Amino acid sequence: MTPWFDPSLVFIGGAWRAPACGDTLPVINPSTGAEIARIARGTRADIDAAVTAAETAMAGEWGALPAFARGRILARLGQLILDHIDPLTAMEAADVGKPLTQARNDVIAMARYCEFYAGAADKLMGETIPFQNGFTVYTLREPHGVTGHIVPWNYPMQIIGRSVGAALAAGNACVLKPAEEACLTALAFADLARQAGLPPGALNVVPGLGAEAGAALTAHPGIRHISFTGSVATGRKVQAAAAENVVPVTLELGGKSPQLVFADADLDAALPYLVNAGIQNAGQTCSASSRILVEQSIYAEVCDRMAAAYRGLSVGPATADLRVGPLISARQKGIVERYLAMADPAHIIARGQLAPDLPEGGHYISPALIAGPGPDHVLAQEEIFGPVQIILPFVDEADAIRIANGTAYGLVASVWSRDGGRQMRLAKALRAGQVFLNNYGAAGGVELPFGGTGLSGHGREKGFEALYAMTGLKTVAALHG
Ligand code: TXE
Repeated sequence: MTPWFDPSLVFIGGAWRAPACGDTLPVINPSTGAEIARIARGTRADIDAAVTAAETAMAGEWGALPAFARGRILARLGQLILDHIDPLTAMEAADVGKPLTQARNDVIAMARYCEFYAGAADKLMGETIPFQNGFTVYTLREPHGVTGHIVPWNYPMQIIGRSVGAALAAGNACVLKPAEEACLTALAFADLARQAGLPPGALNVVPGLGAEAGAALTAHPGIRHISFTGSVATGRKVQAAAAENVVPVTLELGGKSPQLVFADADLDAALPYLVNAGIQNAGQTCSASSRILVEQSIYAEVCDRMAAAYRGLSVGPATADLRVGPLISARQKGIVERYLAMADPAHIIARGQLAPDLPEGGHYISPALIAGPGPDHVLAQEEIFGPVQIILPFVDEADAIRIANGTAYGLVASVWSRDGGRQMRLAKALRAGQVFLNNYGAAGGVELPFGGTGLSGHGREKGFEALYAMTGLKTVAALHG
């Protein structure tokens, strides 16, 4: 896996350059612990230059492009991403530790975001408003200007696609700060955007540490909107920085998302979703389903069937393409192990299998299925961000709703039941930004608005909602008699 570009550079104003401080950071392959490349350590000076380049783009060629022309560039970018599916898959697998099939799906998802927002760019319309006689009133949806994008390491391609894709379609110029743990595909995206004909400065990418490049980006007075996906703790800092400059912010901060399984559910259909939604990307997914709530009468059966599925899970390097890869870092592995140490060993009812001869430096952890702690236990309340699921029994619908809504989060929930009335009641009662009925995640759902409530954050990404969020609304009232 050797990138076709030099990953130790920052991308500003349509060109590659060395970071201002001259330093680089290591890129560690989570499957092996080996250093595979160096990335730039961007700092405030690079962020300043990136914002200036973006402002220049807004005032120049990029800002003057009609919406359909922005769409054409995004369409070309989507095709270029698909044309590079093999190198991008290998890069994401090496950088994030994703099993190859999951990495490949992320490449396809990034291309889908470009395609969706390519088609949407010239369909972002205002409205006319009936008003008093003698007036004509209409609204204009205008880009914010320069937008900041802070992306985590778990799904770099998908999150860049949904956030930068929407911002560019709406006519903004972007400054992207990818996570220090996983930057390679963000840099590849910049190079492909250049090849697709994106004018200089419309997209700038500055890798670096959160406390340096990230903090400088969120505090910069030239940034007119911030899109952040990451932890609650950093989300609070980002919102505080945005408050200083009084700019809007979209926060996507993860969750403790439940699946509710009622006794009338089609268990054969549910089972693959129950497990996969917890272990996909080794559980390092904002919308991971880390709580499985099961009606008392089928609780023992679901525990048994999920336990059998867990015992069949195999864990290994990304290139082995097993169901579960390594965690992103030794630090993340430590976080998950500390949570597992809080479980009563008798409550861990099944573990997955570590493949033989795992590379010594990799950050592997065998998935754990836990039944026994109550809904208020720390393991049932906090985001673990590893391949760990908790099964909880409930007695009836009201009890299920109480437990499901009983955390500080509210990102995603799903209901497994054949009862149509129950499906409708629960869709309303569950505290979540997305509710799935007899499925989970809708295969990523590029078109479907996504975001949370409570500690899961606020604002919506994906679909047209993201486009609206990337614009400011202007009302024009003409008095003409
Ligand atoms: O997140 P951070 P971390 C959760 C998950 C995980 C925990 C810690 O529970 O265990 O967060 O992960 C940038 N100003 N999620 O430490 O710090 C940073 O460089 C501006 C859930 O990796 O939030 C990176 O680009 N930016 C989540 C991004 O923020 C700053 C995905 C995320 O890092 C910054 C990831 C600062 N002061 C972790 N400090 C999800 N919602 O899916 C850091 N950053």
